[in-house]
Parts: sequence; structure tokens; C-alpha cells
Amino acid sequence: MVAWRREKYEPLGGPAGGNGGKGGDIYLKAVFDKSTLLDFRYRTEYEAEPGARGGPKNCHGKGGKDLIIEVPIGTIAYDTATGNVIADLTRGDVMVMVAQGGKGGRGNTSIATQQKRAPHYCEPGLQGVVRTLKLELKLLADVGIVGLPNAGKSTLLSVLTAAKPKIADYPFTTLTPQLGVVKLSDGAGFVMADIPGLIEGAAQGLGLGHKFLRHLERTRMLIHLVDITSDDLERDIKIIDNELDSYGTKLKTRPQIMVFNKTDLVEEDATAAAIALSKKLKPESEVLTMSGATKQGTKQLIDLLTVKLAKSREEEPDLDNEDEFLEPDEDAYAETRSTSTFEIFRSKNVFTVEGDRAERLVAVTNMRDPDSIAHLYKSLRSMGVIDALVQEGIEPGRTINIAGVEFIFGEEW
Ligand SMILES: Nc1nc2c(ncn2[C@@H]2O[C@H](COP(=O)(O)OP(=O)(O)OP(=O)(O)O)[C@@H](O)[C@H]2O)c(=O)[nH]1
Ligand SMILES: [Mg+2]
Repeated sequence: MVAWRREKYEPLGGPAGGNGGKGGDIYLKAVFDKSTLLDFRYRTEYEAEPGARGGPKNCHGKGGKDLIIEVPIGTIAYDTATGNVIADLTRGDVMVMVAQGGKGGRGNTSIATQQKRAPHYCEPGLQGVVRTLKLELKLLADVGIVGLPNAGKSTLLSVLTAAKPKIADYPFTTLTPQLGVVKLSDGAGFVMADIPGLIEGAAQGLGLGHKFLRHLERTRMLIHLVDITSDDLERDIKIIDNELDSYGTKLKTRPQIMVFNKTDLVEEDATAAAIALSKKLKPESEVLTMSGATKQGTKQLIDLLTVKLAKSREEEPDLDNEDEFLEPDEDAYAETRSTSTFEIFRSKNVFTVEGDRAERLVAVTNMRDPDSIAHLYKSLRSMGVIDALVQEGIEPGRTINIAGVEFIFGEEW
């Protein structure tokens, strides 16, 4: 703002134009109660509040409010322009700034110096960062549950944690991954992920396909859940193992705990047979039986997971920081501001300059004040506009158009 002090006995009061407020910043925040990126399917543009204008009487404009966008833990944000990782939000309640608001402009009070006590001009604020992000979710859970549809995966999650996933007697009840926290008596806990059921051919896109398997990439171990009432347990187990294999190396070697569910529906000898089968097919995996309906065996499962997780954390404390966890790019915030970029369009004798900052400079220039105009020329020169015009072949006497205002190019530029 360009303004002047007006006092009764002081007709020529000094400058009194306040500064503009800074634009709000935009953050991504990892929160626990979100497990999908679905929100972003419906809304794709976000804007923080702009800073308020400066006012007279040295009133500074208020800063714009920051915008905090909540995402599930495990969200990775890439800058689409560079492909670089901007944030890998692996911990709850962590916030990362993804777009900084523009600096507020300076009113004529701020600009005044000993030499120039009464500037008739002010400086426009800077544009905030505008950027396009790609968000990818790789859920962060210590334990993932895999199995055929209807095996009872969601039931297990609902029994061990406070999560309330949809449970029903038909395949593909679960359509998006679900998370829950298994709380232990000593106050500690671990995170469990229930993903949609896998079927034979998921790798080729059958059923809900393979895409949910990426959520298991960052787990430490898997519960391979099998419905014990199946008429062919061996086939069921192999289907899941084949699908994990064809997903690639990442899941193939992940430790598995074989868990046969729904023991309430079978006789004891069927349970014993299932355990024997698992030991034969997969000697490297531990095996348990349980019932999500009666909760029989669930305590043993929690105990086993607790022990194995503790061991895994001890042996591989850095699993969370290794290659699968992406380091944010150091230059994440560098030079994404398009403040001083501009373009020149030439039509015969008129050179039109288009660019946010150049146009704003013109907008705040008082065209009746030679000082203001001199300041404008100086600013345009330091932005490189003049050099660019000369390179485009401008000569004295030609017209320059910026934001609809015409200037004649001459010596003073
Ligand atoms: N009798 C009995 N039924 C169970 C048990 N566990 C789950 N069920 C039932 O099996 C059906 C499927 O359970 P869900 O937990 O929805 O199975 P899911 O593996 O999550 O299935 P999708 O999400 O479709 O892949 C539901 O009708 C459950 O009530 C169990 O231990 N005993
Ligand atoms: Mg389910």
C-alpha cells in the first residue's frame, strides 16, 4: 500500500503504507485415521489463504492461514515436474510443507530510506509456490494379512484391534486396505493391515488385481490366513503363495505366519491335519489355528507376533529406513516459484511482456510519479526483462505493453 500520514498540523506527513501479509503455506500431514487417498479423487486442487493487503496508517495485512491437508500414514508425495520425492510421510502427525506461500509485498513505509524518504511506490508480494503433486500410498503396517476372499481377514482385524472393517459372507467385502492397532498390555502396540482378498490370477488383474500388494511392501511380516473349512487347503495356500511370488522379490521372502481360521466349524482332527500340511508345505513358517468367531487362538497369535516383531526390530532396526523408504529430495523447495519468469510476445511494433511479477510491478506503480516509474524500470531491469527485450530486437521508439499499460522504449530504460 502507498499511503501518507495525515495529521492536522502536518500536511506533508511521511509514508504510511503497510506491508501485505504473507500467503499461507500448504502442508501434508500424516494422520492415523485415514487409510486411503480417496479424498483426492474428488478434489484435486488446494489453495491456502492469500495474505491480506497492506493498509493505510501502517496497517500490515494479515498473513493467510496455512492449509493442512491430511493424508494417510505411508503417503509418498512426488513433484510431477521433476519426479522427485518431496515427502515420505512415514510417521503419524508429521507435517511437511509442500508449497510455500508467497512473501507479502512492502508498503511505502518499509521502502523509505534516508535518501528516499517519501517513495510514491510500493512493491508487490511474491507469488506462492504452485505445484502439482503425485501422491502414492504405501501403507505402513508392521503386519499384513493376506488370504483368499472370505478367509476372515477383516474379522481378524476387528477382533485384534479397534478397527471396524466391513465383514460379510461374500467375497470382496473389503475394497480398500484397512488399518488397526493391536494394543499390548504394556502400552506398546503394532499396526496391522487388512487388504482386499487375493484370487488366482490377481497378478493378471483378476478380482481386484495386485495393486493392493504394494501396501504390504513395508510390513515386517505377513499373516497368511486360510479358511480351514476349504475342501482343498493345499490349493488355497499355493494360490496365495504364487500371487505373492509373481508380485516380485519384495514379498516373496517376507516371513509368513500360517494361520488357519474358522476352527469353530471343524473337528479337531481337521485342525491337526491342517497343521501337518502347513509343516510339510512350508516348514519355514510358523503355524497357528484360530477362530475369529470364538476368539480361540487369537491370544497365541498376538503373543507370537509380538515376539517375532521384537526380534525383527532387533535384527533389522533400519528396515524402516532402507531403500524402500524414500529420502526426500533436498531441493524439494528450490526454485518452484514462478515469480520472475515472463514471456515476450512480439507483434510488429509492440512488445508484450507477460509474467506475474512484471505485471504486478506495473499494477502498483504510480504512473504520475517519476520516482515510481524509475523504480519500475530498475525492477524490470534486475528481473532481466530489458535484456530480453533487447535480445528480441527492440529499438528506441518501439512500444512495450505490460498489463495493458504502454511504454515507449527509450534511453531511460
Ligand atoms: N464361523 C466362523 N466364521 C467366520 C470366522 N471368521 C470369519 N468368519 C465369517 O466369514 C465371512 C467372511 O469374513 P470376512 O472377515 O469378511 O472375510 P475377508 O477375508 O475379510 O473377506 P474379503 O474382504 O471379502 O476378502 C463372514 O461372514 C465372517 O463372519 C470364524 O472364525 N468362524
Ligand atoms: Mg475383508
